[in-house]
Amino acid sequence: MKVMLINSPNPVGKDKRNANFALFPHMGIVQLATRVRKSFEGEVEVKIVDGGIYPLEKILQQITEDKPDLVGISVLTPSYEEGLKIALYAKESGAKVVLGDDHAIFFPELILSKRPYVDYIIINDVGEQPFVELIESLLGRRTFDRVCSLAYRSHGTIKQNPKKAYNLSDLNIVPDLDFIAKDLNIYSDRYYQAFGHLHGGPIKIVTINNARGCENWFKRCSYCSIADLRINCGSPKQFWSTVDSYHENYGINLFFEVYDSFTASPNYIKMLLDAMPLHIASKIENGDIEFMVYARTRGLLRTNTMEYLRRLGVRRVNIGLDSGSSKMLIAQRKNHTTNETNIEALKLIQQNQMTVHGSFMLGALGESEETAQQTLDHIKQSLTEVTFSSLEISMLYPLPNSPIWDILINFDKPQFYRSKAEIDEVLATMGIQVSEAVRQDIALRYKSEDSFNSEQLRNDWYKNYTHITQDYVQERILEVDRLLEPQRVRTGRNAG
Ligand code: B12
Ligand code: SF4
Repeated sequence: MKVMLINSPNPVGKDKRNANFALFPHMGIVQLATRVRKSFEGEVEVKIVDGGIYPLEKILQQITEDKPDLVGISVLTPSYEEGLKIALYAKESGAKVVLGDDHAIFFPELILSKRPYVDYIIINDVGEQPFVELIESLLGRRTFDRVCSLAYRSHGTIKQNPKKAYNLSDLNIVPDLDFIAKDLNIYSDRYYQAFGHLHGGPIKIVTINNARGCENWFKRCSYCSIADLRINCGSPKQFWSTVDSYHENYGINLFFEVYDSFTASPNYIKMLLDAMPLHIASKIENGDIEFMVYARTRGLLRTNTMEYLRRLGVRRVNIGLDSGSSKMLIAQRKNHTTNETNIEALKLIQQNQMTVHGSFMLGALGESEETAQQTLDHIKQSLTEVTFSSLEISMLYPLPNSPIWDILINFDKPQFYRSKAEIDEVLATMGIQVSEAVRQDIALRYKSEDSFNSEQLRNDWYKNYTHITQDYVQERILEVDRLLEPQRVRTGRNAG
């Protein structure tokens, strides 16, 4: 059996790319490929194509040449449309098609009912075991009703098998970089062009993922669309053996650990330090191995955290600083984060010789010109406190599975608020009034859809749930871009 795993491209213009856009490989599909090869050695052949670096035409051409039996496509909300084009082409070329990753996880019913060319969906963000079980079914060794986390069609109905919560400590494997060996330099060269000046010498990069989740899981930031925020840590020993083998065999010297928030579990950080092999410690000491992580500023302020991160070799921290207005930080459900805690953390980061990738958002619930100005002032102050590798201000893009999605579309059956009444209270606190007719009209527009017009979604949000216009936001963003240009701070736009 031939399997092709594809990361769907995200064909946005330069003005809509985030600062790290396509600089890193998609490790999720490399993990899946590694697991499939381990489970079906010699029986199943797997290939990977990353739409981050290859355009749609190249991906389709690869399908024509390879004629895979099963095509697995990783789709996020912004890359879903392109994913569908690949799915249709693969189906017409005779392959079975399975979708995975966030967007597919959020809309299995709708996708299967509207897209006859999609055969299966894996509704689990730890996809390895379900994917292996699906292949077993396709090889005739398991019935479809026994494939964990599978959505599929059976006798004219759509079925969803129960989901399981897998622990990374039980099944995380070391993704085999041989699957993307020919592409590794493409990412590293792109990274070097963007950020080489922040590092001493040549840089070879990769993402790794030994833990997932966030300390703000019970509240979740208003724009956070992550499928599962439960804290799920893999083995520290395996973390280091991955780092060691990638460094030795592929010369990787910058590791982007994509744990949703590295500060989520202080215990895990301590365990990593305790398990760190001496030879790695000395490589870190000499600057031969560096790490980049996501973190929350309140987590960074916890006693010893910065010292531990420095000893672990963390040189760059990605932080959602979000706003310079306390009111907007509350609107964004940042959970006790304030502009003061943000500045305090930035100072600490500077003292520890790390750089920051900071992201801000103009367009939270109830955002006004006054709060936007506070954010701009905060950015100017932040620039004097720390070295930014990149700083991006984004427009809010409502993503499914987020509290914003509840406010805009799912208010009758919210996931992250107790009830519609609670949402109404939040709207009143932020001075937002939207008539019931308008709310229902917006909800109707998207409720039964698996694919959305992002411009329209944004218009609906800004027009009804903020006190600013998108034109105003664009002007303010350009103003910051102009401020950053001479400082060699990279800019970008995120979705969220
Ligand atoms: C690291 C990261 C990035 C990095 C690296 C991206 C890359 N090339 O991998 C950067 C910063 C570049 C980035 C960019 C973007 N990201 Co991003 N990113 C993440 C983050 C924090 C971790 C992803 C990760 O690597 N996880 C570890 C790997 C091992 O797991 P995984 O990818 O989830 O894969 C597993 C499962 O999902 C599943 N699976 C995945 N694919 C498939 C396919 C099949 C067939 C099957 C069966 C299973 C399956 O099995 C895998 C193994 O367990 C997530 C948050 C999260 N926790 O998901 C956001 C997240 C995925 N990103 C998000 C977004 C929106 C983007 C951007 C569109 C932003 C932008 N404006 O450009 C771009 C697009 C990237 C792209 N694919 O083209 C959103 C997606 C939300 C949504 N509704 O779809 C998330 C959830 C963050 C959020 N805002 O809440 N991202
Ligand atoms: S956006 Fe980041 S900090 Fe906020 S809940 Fe999601 S993972 Fe946690």
